Amino acid sequence: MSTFNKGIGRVQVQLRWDPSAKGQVDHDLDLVAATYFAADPTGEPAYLVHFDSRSPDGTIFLDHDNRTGKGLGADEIMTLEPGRLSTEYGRVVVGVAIQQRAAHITFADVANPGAKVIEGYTQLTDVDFTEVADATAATVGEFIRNRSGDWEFRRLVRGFDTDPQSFARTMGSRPGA
Ligand SMILES: [Ca+2]
Repeated sequence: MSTFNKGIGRVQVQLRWDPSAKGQVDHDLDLVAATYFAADPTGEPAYLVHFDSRSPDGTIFLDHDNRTGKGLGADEIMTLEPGRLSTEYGRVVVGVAIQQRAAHITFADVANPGAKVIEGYTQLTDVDFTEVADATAATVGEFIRNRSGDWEFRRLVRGFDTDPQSFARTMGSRPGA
């Protein structure tokens, strides 16, 4: 599986998980994207895309918010077209946050979580979150505009132990910063 792809066009991030056991609290996972200015690619996000926040230029689109994991196939799908982003933007980080409403819920608590990044018929990466099992949120990958202006995708699995709001603010920060 390639972890580094150049010349990215239209990409889908497909998030899936299974519903929690009967009588247990529902698990609500959310896809999150953060777009960064080319001048400050690990700084403050220029804007966020999640169930409650749309991309101002329509280049990143979330199909719907699934709150339980019920349903066949992908439970939430985000579509990204980095090539249509204004040149002031240079990086997009995509991740998954687990809502922490009722309890501290990690990926280890969730049944069969997974996120695939797909371009056409090509799978760019498939993350099952076992390497960040103790995290409550994690990045999946990043899209970066290179010097020639093309967008590249890189798998980037980094766990966070925080709530979805602060994850969205810090998911693209430099490790250790
Ligand atoms: Ca959700």
